[in-house]
Amino acid sequence: MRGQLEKLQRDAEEELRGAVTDEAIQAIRTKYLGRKGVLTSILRGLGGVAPEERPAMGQLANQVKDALSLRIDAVLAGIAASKKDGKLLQERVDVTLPGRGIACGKLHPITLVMQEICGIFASLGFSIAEGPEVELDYYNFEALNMAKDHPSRDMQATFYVTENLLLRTHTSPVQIRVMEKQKPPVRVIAPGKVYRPDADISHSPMFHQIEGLYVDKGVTFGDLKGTLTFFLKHVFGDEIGVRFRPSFFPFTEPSAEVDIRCVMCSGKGCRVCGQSGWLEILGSGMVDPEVFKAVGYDSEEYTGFAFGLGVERIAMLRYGISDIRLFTENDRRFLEQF
Ligand code: 2NL
Repeated sequence: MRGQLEKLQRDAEEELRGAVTDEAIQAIRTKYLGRKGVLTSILRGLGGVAPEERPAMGQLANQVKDALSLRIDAVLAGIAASKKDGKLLQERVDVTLPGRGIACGKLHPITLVMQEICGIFASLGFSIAEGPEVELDYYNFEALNMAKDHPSRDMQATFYVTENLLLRTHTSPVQIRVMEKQKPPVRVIAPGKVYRPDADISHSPMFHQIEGLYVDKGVTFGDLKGTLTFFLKHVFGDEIGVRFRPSFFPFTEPSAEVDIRCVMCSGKGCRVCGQSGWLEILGSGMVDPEVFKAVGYDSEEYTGFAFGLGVERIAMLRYGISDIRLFTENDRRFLEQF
């Protein structure tokens, strides 16, 4: 029996050396140590062993069984450990690889131009005012001397929400609201989105406007000319030519449109300026007494000037952009250039 037990141990060891999977090893355990295994069948022969040798044989059988069982556990643990090592190796992160670059966003060209313009007027003591984009007819038209039947309303094609509610066509209503709340002196600019139902390469149904207003005792047309000339020289350079041309707006009297020398051809005449050598850049004028009446200002005591400009138009001239739709297409090849 001793020989049989020793052979069992040798055979099992030999088979273990060739086994590489958990299943193969468990099969070896079952084959040698299982209930119907080799060890069980050897021990069935214990009855034929001399009684005085039986305790020693039983002890030997237990030793063989424990040793083999430990061996099997050790081989299983070894396989588990090397599996884990392989997995860790496979999942290893190379911390020396360069990181993915973080794409840094930029400000939109319209935002850049708005910030620049607001900064120039802020340096002159103007504060920034904002108001609703969905506006009452009263603030958008009526208080600006454009009654319901006023012919100049035809010029201002408008998106209506209801009969008395509309998308503002300019930011003037913001300034009306400021004057209603605040007594002169008033120095404000009103930047923001405005809406008109046009669409082509130079008109967008939503665009940005900046209006300005300065009201106090003794404000003159000379202040208007000086302030707007200072502003235009800051945006387009000190050498830019500026001219004031008589015009008409219902909310100003007198009114002037302001032109700059064409930035494309320096005044020689080109497609951009329509051969005139000049570019229309903003509208302005002395606030009409009818507007002061609507907000409760005494036009005998106070005078003021106001102006309005289109931000897209200035951005297009500044950066040489020929189609206004580029501003809202969100093509990164366009946006990344600013
Ligand atoms: C243009 C013309 C202008 C104003 C806007 C204004 C505002 C108040 C009172 C009087 Cl509260 N006037 N704004 C004045 C003259 C012209 O804009 O062509 N904008 C692009």
